[in-house]
Amino acid sequence: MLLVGLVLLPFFLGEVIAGDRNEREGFVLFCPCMGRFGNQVETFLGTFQFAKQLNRTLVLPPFLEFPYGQREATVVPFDRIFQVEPLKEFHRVITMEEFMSTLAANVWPKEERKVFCWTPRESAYGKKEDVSCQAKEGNPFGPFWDHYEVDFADDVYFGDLGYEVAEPKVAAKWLRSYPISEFPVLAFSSAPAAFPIEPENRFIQQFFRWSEQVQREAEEFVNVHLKRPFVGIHLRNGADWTRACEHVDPEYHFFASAQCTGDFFEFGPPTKELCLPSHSTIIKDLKAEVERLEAKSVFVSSDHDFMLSELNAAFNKSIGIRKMPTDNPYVSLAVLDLADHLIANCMSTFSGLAVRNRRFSPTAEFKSHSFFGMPKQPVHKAREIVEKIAEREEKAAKAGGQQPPLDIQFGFRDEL
Ligand code: GFB
Repeated sequence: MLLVGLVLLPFFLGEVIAGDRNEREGFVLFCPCMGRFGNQVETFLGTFQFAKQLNRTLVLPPFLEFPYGQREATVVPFDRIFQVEPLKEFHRVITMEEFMSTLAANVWPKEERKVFCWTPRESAYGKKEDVSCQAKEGNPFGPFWDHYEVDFADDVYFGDLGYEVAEPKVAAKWLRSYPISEFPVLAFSSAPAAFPIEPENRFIQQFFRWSEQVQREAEEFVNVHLKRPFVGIHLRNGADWTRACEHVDPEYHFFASAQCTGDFFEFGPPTKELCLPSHSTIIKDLKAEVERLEAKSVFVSSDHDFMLSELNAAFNKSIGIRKMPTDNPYVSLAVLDLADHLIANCMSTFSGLAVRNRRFSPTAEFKSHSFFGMPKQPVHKAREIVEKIAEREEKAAKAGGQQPPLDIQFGFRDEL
């Protein structure tokens, strides 16, 4: 009898622990289905805040890659790119792989799997189909959930509530409408977060540290190929970006543009030159930084044209101009973190990630950065803008973070 009890004990304990987790925690799960890495990370930070405000554990989905020539997105497990442990300083997390293999059967039985989306929509296959979340329709939606063998039994539309749960009234509505006891898992067809990222959530970047492998590869590359001081530059100039930049409008933010124009355009309007700087601007801005730092080398990260021959010609081979031999976006970003100075693309969210890593990480050794094509102009000091900035600071403080002083970016210490 005793023996049977001892044999069964771990199973009962397992039940109790899983049951306990179920009741106490609640989970948020989502598909980072919009855009590529930089876009995905921005909505990731917002979703992390969403989960924290609702006091639910965030299930860390993998990132989605879109390999050239492949019809379907592929998944890259979260912990291959970032470490999991440091995230726990901000809030509870579990990887999707661990959640699916250890908890899902208990807290998210197949027949109870509901998917949350803003509002029902028509199917791409025509009006004959019912309107619904269409959560698995198309790429990357289908491949993402299929990878974990997830199907949904029902849809939930949450558009009336919105997802600004930093507002206590909105959070209270979520808690009332979807209590953890009835909805242990909130699974979203795409991130319940704003894009571009809300200013008050930028600081969450500090909890995202590169995986040991990414960090090691970046450090090895720097040690072998780059002499310090070195300037890191991001040249975003592929065909998709060139086309996108046609749509820049000086009155609206465009992808990550707020990082250089300021949230309230206090540093100037978005321009096409900031989106796709000309070769002469790139060379002029780079020369100025190389001179200022007395840099000995330059690291070029790009999705398309690395401008190696033009840059070598511009510097007359006086300094080393280097790129990585293989195209790994994560290692490239980690190398940019290690640069003595970074010149970023104002509007690319890929650049935005590198900038946030420098601005917000309390441990970052290298902080200085600038943007290609950004004229140094006086800060717009209209009273209305100063008030808006104060409001943003207040929101950020409530969200648990703080914007570092703006002068870090542009050296306008005395202006505000
Ligand atoms: O990261 P991301 O969302 O930034 O998408 P944007 C750009 C992708 O291009 C990256 C590759 O995730 C990388 O796969 N890429 C860009 C790079 N720059 C580099 C680089 O320096 N090195 C390497 N190795 N890869 C948005 C898209 O891009 O552009 C939107 O997310 C849309 O969906 C828009 O397509 C036009 O914000 O720059």
